[in-house]
Amino acid sequence: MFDFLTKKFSGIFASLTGKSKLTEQNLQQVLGQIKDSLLESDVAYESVHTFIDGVQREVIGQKVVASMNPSEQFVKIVYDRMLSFLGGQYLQEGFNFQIPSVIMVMGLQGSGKTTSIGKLAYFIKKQAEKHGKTRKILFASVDFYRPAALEQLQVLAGQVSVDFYRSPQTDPVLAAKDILNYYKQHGYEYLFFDTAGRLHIDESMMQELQTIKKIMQPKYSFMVLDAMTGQESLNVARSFEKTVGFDGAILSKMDSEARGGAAFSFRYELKKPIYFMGVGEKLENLEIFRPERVAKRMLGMGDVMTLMEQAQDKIKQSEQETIAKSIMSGNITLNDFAQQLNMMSKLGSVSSIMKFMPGMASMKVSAQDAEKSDKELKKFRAILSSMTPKERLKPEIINDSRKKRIADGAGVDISSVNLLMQRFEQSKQFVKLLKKNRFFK
Ligand SMILES: Nc1nc2c(ncn2[C@@H]2O[C@H](COP(=O)(O)OP(=O)(O)OP(=O)(O)O)[C@@H](O)[C@H]2O)c(=O)[nH]1
Ligand SMILES: [Mg+2]
Repeated sequence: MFDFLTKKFSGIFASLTGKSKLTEQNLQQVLGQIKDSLLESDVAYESVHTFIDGVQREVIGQKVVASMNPSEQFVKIVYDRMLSFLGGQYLQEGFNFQIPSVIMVMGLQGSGKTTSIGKLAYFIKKQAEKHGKTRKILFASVDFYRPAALEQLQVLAGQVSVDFYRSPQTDPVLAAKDILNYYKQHGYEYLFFDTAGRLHIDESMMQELQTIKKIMQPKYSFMVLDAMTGQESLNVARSFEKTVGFDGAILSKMDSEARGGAAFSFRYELKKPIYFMGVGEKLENLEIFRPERVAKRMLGMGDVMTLMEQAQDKIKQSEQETIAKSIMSGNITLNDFAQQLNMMSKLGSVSSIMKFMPGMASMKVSAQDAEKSDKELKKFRAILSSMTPKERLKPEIINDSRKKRIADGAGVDISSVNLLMQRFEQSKQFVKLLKKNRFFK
């Protein structure tokens, strides 16, 4: 999603490593590069200037901290600035929707309103399930403009297993009143309220939204912005804010080729938070927008936290603890390696994992490479399962005759077994590296 920026930043910072001093000259050069990459990724000109000025002022005003070399310090300054730009430290660990609440979405046509409703409800249901709870959720819409809009929401309600209500009213304002009554009378905990989009900002839509919002009194009103719209989305957000008003944004389609510029400027320009981002068409493709993670991702510092969060949902706690323990001890066996591989296959493809790894963003991983790695993974798992428990605990006992037996058992060549042993060694090195990485505890 921020691939473009991340690649650029990784390159810029890589050019700084090893330099013991930041001179006025290379500082100007690096600031120039940062400015160019921000502009290229569609960040508004004004925001870029404010950002660069801030970094520059801070660099000049800073005394060198003894424990950090100047380039590390520079990266830190850029990171801190970016963090405050994106909205500062995220305090809440989760996002809890109060009960009861009406949640309303608004935005231009096709921005992702209806899809976001499905994702948010799915998010709430999953969160509740973790605590052994269920939620009574209702979907309803006043989108009478686009044919099949109601059916779309109804299908979505079926997928998430929540209720759907179709008002007999066809005037949006009357329907809104009717929906609100229905929601209250039936004791729902959440009402997700979908509205109609238009191709462009138009006066009658704004007025209608204003009236409807007054009726619904939503506890949460989200402006859904399509990340692919780029800078124009800021203008759209401004006009919605002026007339209708909203609490914060959901940025949709962050998985697209969009260059992330809108995310960068939104908070600064609108002084409102981005709460969520959509990262795909599926129900589970919604992430809480956490400025610190986004900043790290943009700077190519990886996003181990997001990866861990995804992992938590997919991997048993005990499995994780074992791996964490062996990582901490720096002493991993082939058992751990096997678990790591299992974990990876649960998480997704190699290329999707790479994006989250610190420093990996600047490495070019082609689709072919990733596919090759995925095939390799499958082979490795077969090989590991053909080993005895003792071999996995003490890999050093694996001699040539054992290798032959293992290879036969897994239906592969000995060369694949050798490759696995090589990868295992590399993985041990990588674990050491992770431990040393000062950005992550
Ligand atoms: N890749 C990707 N596609 C998305 C995302 N969110 C929405 N979409 C797609 O964008 C298209 C439009 O989404 P909708 O949810 O129907 O948009 P809408 O704002 O309700 O549109 P209208 O009701 O016509 O105004 C659909 O094809 C969605 O699958 C996202 O985060 N990533
Ligand atoms: Mg819709």
